[in-house]
Amino acid sequence: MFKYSVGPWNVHEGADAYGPATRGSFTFEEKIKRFKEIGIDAIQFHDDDAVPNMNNMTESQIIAEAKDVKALLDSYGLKAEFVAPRLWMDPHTIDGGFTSNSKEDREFALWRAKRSIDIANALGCDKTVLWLAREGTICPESKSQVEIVKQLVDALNQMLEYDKNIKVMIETKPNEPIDRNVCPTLGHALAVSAATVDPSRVGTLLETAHAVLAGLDPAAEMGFALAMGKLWGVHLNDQNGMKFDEDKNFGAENLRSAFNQIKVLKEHNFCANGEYIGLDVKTMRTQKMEDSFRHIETSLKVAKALEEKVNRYDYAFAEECIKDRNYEKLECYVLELIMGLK
Ligand code: XLS
Ligand code: MG
Repeated sequence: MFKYSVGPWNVHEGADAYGPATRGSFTFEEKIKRFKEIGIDAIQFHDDDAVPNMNNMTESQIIAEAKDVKALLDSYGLKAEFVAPRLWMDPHTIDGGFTSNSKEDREFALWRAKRSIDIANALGCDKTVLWLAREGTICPESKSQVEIVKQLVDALNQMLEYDKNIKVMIETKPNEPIDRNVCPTLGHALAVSAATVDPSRVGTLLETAHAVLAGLDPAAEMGFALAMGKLWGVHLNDQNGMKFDEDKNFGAENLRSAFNQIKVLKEHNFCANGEYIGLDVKTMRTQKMEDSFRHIETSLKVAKALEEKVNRYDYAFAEECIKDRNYEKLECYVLELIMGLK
């Protein structure tokens, strides 16, 4: 049985790199109340989603405020899935966090990473996510391609030493906002995991759009991590080609790809060990405020509809086609199933 999660950033005011906000804001509580009504089970967090002014707070103040958020989640019957350090907005992360050329900035990034772990503990979850937004280079000669990988492994080691229970999910993306990411694909993340002091606590979160941006197939990427026992999170969405990260509705561009993502997750009992099917979808800039949760409902509807298609998938028929090496026949069946003709 799949359980679903979203993050508060999935509902936003519509500003983008080329234009201002087009609608008003919802409070955090208004968002999670609607998420619960829509059928969401858990909330994804950045550290400062839970504790907005954390930079100006002591570690104990941060934990105390996070505990208030836990009480709020409890009142709505919601769980926390993960807490991710936001290492791309603060002035200390202009040149990256863990891989910044500034020692002070690298220390800031580690401070935020450790506070994210404190907040995760206070929210009752044992996972953090590293989306390495600005880790890498915009000018190749500005950093050593070898040193930044070692800095990433060192940061992970410090996080693993700081808390003996935390599990880290590396959410890879090949670019944007950074030009050349230090850890661009899920395969790189698995290599980084193996290089840490405790690989059993470093896994991956695969985002549909991020795989597409790397020219890779999302379902195949999920399968690769599942084969290694290292797929601990997903962000389902969609992407129209290799351009800026669009965080489109799940299935909006490629329903067959979406079908195969749900199929591989279902066939390998994803969610059976406490994982969540995460959505990472953004409201269209054109959407009016009073209707700015529709994309969450749409993406959830598509995921559940595709789950129903997988439940109806005729594995015996597929086996016959495979035995006969008649993949045209199999492909026709899959397309008919997806189109509702079967
Ligand atoms: C980017 C990431 C980021 C999350 C994790 O796609 O999902 O938005 O919030 O930091
Ligand atoms: Mg994401």
